[in-house]
Amino acid sequence: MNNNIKYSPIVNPNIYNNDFSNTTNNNNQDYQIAIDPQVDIMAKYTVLLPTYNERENLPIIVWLLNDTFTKNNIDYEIIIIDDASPDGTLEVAKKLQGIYGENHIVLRPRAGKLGLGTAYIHGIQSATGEFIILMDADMSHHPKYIPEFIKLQKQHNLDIVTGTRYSLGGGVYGWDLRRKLTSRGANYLADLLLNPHVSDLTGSFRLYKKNVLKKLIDATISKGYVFQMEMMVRARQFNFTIGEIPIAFVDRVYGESKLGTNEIIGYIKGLWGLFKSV
Ligand SMILES: Nc1nc2c(ncn2[C@@H]2O[C@H](COP(=O)(O)OP(=O)(O)OP(=O)(O)O)[C@@H](O)[C@H]2O)c(=O)[nH]1
Ligand SMILES: [Mg+2]
Repeated sequence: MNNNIKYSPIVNPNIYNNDFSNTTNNNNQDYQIAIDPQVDIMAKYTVLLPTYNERENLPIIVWLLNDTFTKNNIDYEIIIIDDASPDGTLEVAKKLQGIYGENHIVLRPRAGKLGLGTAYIHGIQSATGEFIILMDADMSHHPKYIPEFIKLQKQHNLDIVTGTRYSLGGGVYGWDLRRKLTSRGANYLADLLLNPHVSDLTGSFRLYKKNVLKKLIDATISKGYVFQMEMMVRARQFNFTIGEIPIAFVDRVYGESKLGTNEIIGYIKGLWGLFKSV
């Protein structure tokens, strides 16, 4: 382990309970929370949404994202990176583009299933927002948390805000014991070997400053499931500031889980490689 790595503290999200005077109050606006209107009011947020066989989930997640951003007066675009899903996800995405507009739904399909890591690299090239949100399209990550991510980021000018299932009251719902143990074990092992001081290392619901994400993607070697964890390890190496927001993670709404033995072995190999190289 390199002794030059400095750890910046995780900002405690419990201190984000500020009262911004200009915030409108409307009981119908479920996901509206106080975002300081004085700060960065023109900021645009790009959601990178990789999809593989998410035909049923995509319209729900896009509806919720549009609802959340609109109610909070936040400018946004959703970049959908579909890898030739055999279930016709791209056709659904095209229809959504017709409904929400080309300024809000951007399609960046690829010809085959090339994996999540490269999907982000591909998507970020078209991003016009100053901030990038990574999330899954399978409804495991609820858009209602995004205003909380944004607020915490603004308050401390953080480089990264990550959702956490494993601290501050976050949780996991709908997974069987095997899946829970796998996820916990993956986090525990990474924390033990690499010590990056992030409570949810394998999660993928995160907000980044665009330049920070670009730098991390350039520095990150692994693909597959170890990718998200390596991003946090690299973030600590670069001394980026990281805040955490507790999230309730639910199992995918539609579709089959793709986590198998190969992914687990790949993760352990990747983790070991990182341990030896960092
Ligand atoms: N473009 C692209 N998207 C992918 C690929 N693999 C997964 N995805 C998407 O990436 C997100 C996360 O993948 P998931 O399959 O949900 O991974 P997971 O959450 O670990 O596992 P399950 O939800 O149990 O299947 C989802 O939106 C997927 O549709 C891929 O190879 N290419
Ligand atoms: Mg999933």
